[in-house]
Amino acid sequence: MTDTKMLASRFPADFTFGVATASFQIEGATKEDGRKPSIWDAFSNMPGRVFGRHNGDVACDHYHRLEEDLDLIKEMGVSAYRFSVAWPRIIPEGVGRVNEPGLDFYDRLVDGCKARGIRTFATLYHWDLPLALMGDGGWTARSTAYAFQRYAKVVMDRLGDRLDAVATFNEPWCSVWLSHLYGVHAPGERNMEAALHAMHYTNLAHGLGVEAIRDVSPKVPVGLVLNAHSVIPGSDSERDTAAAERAFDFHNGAFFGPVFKGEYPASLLNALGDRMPKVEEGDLATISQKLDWWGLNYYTPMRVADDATEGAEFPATRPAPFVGETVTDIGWEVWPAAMTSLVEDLYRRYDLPEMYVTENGACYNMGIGADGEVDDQPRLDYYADHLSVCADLVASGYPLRGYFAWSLMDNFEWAEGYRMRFGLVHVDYETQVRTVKKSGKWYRDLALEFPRGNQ
Ligand code: IFM
Repeated sequence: MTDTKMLASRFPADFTFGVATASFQIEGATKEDGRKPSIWDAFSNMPGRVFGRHNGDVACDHYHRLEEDLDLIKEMGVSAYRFSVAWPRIIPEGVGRVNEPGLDFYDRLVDGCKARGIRTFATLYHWDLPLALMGDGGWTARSTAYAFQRYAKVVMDRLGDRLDAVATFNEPWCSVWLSHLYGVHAPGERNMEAALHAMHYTNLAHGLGVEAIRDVSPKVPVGLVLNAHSVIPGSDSERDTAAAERAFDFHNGAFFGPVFKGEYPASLLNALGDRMPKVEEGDLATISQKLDWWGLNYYTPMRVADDATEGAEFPATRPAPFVGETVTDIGWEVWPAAMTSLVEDLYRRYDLPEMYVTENGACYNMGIGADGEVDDQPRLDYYADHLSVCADLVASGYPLRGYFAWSLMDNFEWAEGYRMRFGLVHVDYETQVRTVKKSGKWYRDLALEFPRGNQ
């Protein structure tokens, strides 16, 4: 359904429409105003890690173009902006000295949003760990969880009076498994023990962060953003069905379990428990404090089959073929129905609070045409189809309160560098000119319908 008025009529009048970004992906200015390197600065400068050896030095130059980018967000018609705070700007060495100019930047950002009537959804950790913390082991060290707690306190002390919502982490799956087991993201580790340590200490940091946030800013709704995987067995066979259940426990249960149930999945403990760090008394209680909301980042399903190889490591699965005919430019299958079944499944398994879709969007790399326009119809279709799923979820009674498009603008797509584009707004990285794409204009028309009844 691409008719924006019809689509809008299927959402509650006060539904939130927003756009999302993350600090390292857009800010640039990595050496300015006291910021020190993050693990992504180091990783992107190592040969062979990031496509084209692209890095975040300039990115979208957002740090220097803050006011014009906030105007752009306003022009997009949305009522909320989801951004992340860069830990290495605030506490450049991870522990120790607080860097006031770093806090000033986010002060200006938050005030700029408020002045434009845009609500602020901050994420404290979207992967830019201060590099200095690697000296202690980064996320494989328990001390990093306490360093995060202090950082959370410092940020809330300064911004908490003006934030509309805060999330501790963005997609722990990526900063744990993708970064410490699969070696694709910084710090590029490929080791199950390291990954299991990162898993528990990230979960602990989340819980400690919740404590700090509530201490300082009890009124700010606290949440956690998870890229939950919609795990689908490649066939109806018993083996593939069991494989999918193991994959669920590994990819989702490792985070949803401790946070929403106060326990790690039994299958994960049985298979890998002896390689985990010590779960100290009180850890699970800290991790499982009730949240005000949670965020779902959804893009594509995860189809799995049983990996019968002798000695295959838990969860012992391999990828199963795509079923959907459409694949985005980054190679991800388009399958909106998996978003429905995922939300249903998660609310069945866990006692979840209200939710936002904190990221959803598609990678298509078309550029500016001769007419000066970016015709990205496939992205527009992707948004329309997934928003239709969201409207159905609301109609079925799921407490879905808002939706954030990923992303406001093209940006540094991690290991893919700048070659993969997710923006509603095209960025010319030579000139930094921003051009609203066809999908961006469509999204603006939709967002401008809200809040409905007020116009
Ligand atoms: O760009 C990322 C974002 O940082 C986290 N979620 C997925 C997006 C697309 O890969």
